[in-house]
Amino acid sequence: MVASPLRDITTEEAAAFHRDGAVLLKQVLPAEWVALAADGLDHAIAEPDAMSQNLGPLRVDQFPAGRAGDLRRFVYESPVAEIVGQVLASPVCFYMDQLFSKPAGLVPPTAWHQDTCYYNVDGHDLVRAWVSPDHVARNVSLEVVRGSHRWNATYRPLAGRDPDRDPIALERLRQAESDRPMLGAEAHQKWNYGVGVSDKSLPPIPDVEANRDSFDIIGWEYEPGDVLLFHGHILHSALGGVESPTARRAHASLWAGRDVFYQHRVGQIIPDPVALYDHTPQTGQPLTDFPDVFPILWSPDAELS
Ligand SMILES: O=C(O)CCC(=O)C(=O)O
Repeated sequence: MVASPLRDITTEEAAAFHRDGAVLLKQVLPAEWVALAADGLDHAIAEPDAMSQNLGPLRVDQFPAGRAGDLRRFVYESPVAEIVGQVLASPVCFYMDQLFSKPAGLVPPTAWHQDTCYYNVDGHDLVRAWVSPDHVARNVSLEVVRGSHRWNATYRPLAGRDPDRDPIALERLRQAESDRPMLGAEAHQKWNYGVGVSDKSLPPIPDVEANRDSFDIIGWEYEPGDVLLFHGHILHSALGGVESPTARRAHASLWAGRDVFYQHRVGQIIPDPVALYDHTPQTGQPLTDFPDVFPILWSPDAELS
């Protein structure tokens, strides 16, 4: 059972999400859940594991809820599941999470990218919930290209070994063509952004930053208690390059609604959730086929909520 948000999501907010691909939901998270997210982030930041990467001053962790108990509670018991479910009007399950930590000082930007291409998952009802216990000024906050979730394009991830230059990457790409996951459970101990393979059959992402005037970019100032939702397919980034007096800690979880299915990616970058290795998921299989790995956490059906 998940906790309730401070208020219901309005039809206008849900419509904005579906139209624009992103919406900032003002003051929906009760203070105790913001505090729990802050504790969870601090614990995970203090205890990096093999899936934590320092990319200069930016720290990104994969699956932090798998090791920080308070973040696990935040994912499985906070109102975030209901917030996503109300927007999708669908039962929702949790797919995976990440942590983004930027210390005070010169804030590094996060480059423009699309999330779905990093994961073995696809479908339309894919939603990212981005939460921070910190005030995030507009000039260090997230931005999206409005409507890009409907471009029907999967772009090449900004990571991975180049199969044109690297024989191991080429061999991995060949293996991947048989639709076997390239990485086993041990990937969670050996993982880094260079382990995956760059899939050059996918188009490179457009250079949004160099051509900002050509794109319809929207962004927000963020306050603790807000939840920023954005679509798994949308082009997004975070601004930086300015001094910030405070650190910016963020938890970003990926949620799946009804139509989401397993999609083995040739250039898989981020491994599957570790519990999925107990199964043999096939491309096209709905995530609901794996209820032990992806339990439904909230449903419009009152019995489950
Ligand atoms: O917090 C950030 O800087 C980036 C977040 C992001 O790219 C994501 O959640 O997918």
